Amino acid sequence: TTKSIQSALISVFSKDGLEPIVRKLHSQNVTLYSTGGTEDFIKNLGIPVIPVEDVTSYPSILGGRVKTLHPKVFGGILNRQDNESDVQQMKEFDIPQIDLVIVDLYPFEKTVASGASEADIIEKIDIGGISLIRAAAKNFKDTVIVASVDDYGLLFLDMITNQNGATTLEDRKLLATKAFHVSSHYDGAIFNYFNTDETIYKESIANGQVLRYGENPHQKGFFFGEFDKMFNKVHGKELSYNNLLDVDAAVNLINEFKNDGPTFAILKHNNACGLATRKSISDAYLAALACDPTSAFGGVLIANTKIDVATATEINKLFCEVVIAPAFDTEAIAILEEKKNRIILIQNEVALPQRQVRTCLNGILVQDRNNITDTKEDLKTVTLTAPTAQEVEDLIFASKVCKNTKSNTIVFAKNGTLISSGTGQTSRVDALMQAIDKANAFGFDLHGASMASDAFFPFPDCVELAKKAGITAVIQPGGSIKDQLSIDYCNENKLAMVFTGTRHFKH
Ligand code: 93A
Repeated sequence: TTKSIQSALISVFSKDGLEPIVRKLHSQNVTLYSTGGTEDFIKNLGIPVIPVEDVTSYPSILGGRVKTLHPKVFGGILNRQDNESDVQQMKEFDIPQIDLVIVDLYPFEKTVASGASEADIIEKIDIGGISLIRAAAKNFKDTVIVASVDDYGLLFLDMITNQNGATTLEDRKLLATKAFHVSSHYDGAIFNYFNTDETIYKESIANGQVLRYGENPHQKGFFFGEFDKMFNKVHGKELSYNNLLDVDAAVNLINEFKNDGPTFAILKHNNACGLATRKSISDAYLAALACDPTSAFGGVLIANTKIDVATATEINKLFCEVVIAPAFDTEAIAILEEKKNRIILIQNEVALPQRQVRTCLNGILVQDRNNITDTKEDLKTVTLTAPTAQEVEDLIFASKVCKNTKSNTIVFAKNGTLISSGTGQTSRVDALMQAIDKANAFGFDLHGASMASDAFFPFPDCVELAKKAGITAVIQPGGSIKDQLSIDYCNENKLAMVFTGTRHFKH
């Protein structure tokens, strides 16, 4: 699979960087074929070169639009050397073998950027060059493709210098990959130029699921995805843009509690405002509702286990937008269906995409999903006081909520119940104060409760305020240069604190 180069076709718009390569190829007795301007450039170096017209027996025609587009050129690039009939036809039609193709395409993007006329821009749509690139890349088993000046030094010079013109299959496939990157980018730029009024975008939007509207009634909204793969919709009105965001948040949150006992969550504006784990799902629901009955109004509800009649009867007393569970008792569905608009979804076991995408400025941001869920094994006690067994449970519980709540966030939990949280605040202290205020407003006793923070404490003020509110155990990633100040305060005041080493920002 290692091949030496005996012939090369060079057709480059920019001649920059070409000289050393041409000299090297010549010194290795490589036969050179070339197009007009490139041919002149090589000749001027005093190096012999065969005009491509001599191969095709055709002149460059139509003002240069057709130069290399010919069976003798493409046959030389695309033939399979281990294919008997290919070899036979090469002889029959007197096609010269081309082992290496070097192309630098017409500068389409630069021409667009220069404000040139449409006619000039159209002339800079490279047809022959892009075909040479695609042909050579397709036949990477036998042909080497260098489709960018960027690869001259890095890859190609290296290869001919170190390996005496011999390339490995691996090298050739890598170059082919780079070549298809060049060609796809090039065609993308042409598409963008033509698609000025985003005609095609509008067409593809029309293929998405048209929502009543976007985040607000004056915004159009669409969903691209396979909702029906994730859920069986049993009942209710059409899901809105905001419903979908809440359902997404709900699914992410409840997935953290897959392996726990019966757990029920209530979400509003993508954050949990109620969550509890109990022996039965109806108890879990009542405990989740008690967390913040005000926020629960109009919320999205999700259970990690089947919703029974007792639970449905309780849920039915609440105005809520969506109820999600892996299963429902038939009678439970009948009860929940009493409200015409209430959306009832059966959640299927479907993995969510491992990449997350959102728009940013004039592009997109892509990231891996946050797949780390803190477990007992991840906890490192950093204080003299260690958390009790119940506190360890609550710390993990609180940390899972934290991970699924907008940053900055502070979460309080006790006995498998979310007590309160501060959500989406601009400072950690604000998040903490909000959590304390909410707990007080709903009459919760924070004594013996656990606290989770999505990121480290930059100062000891958070643990001070937490201690005064009654918190006895704290979970946080750690990693602040002032960690020791928080640890010292906890030690002086007999608080237990554990580090996880994992930050859980959610923006
Ligand atoms: O107009 S083209 O699309 N027709 C062709 O057959 C063709 N073959 C190579 N342009 C074509 N090329 C391009 O010419 C190459 O991609 C390169 O950018 C340029 C090199 O031309 P010259 O060697 O005459 O400077």
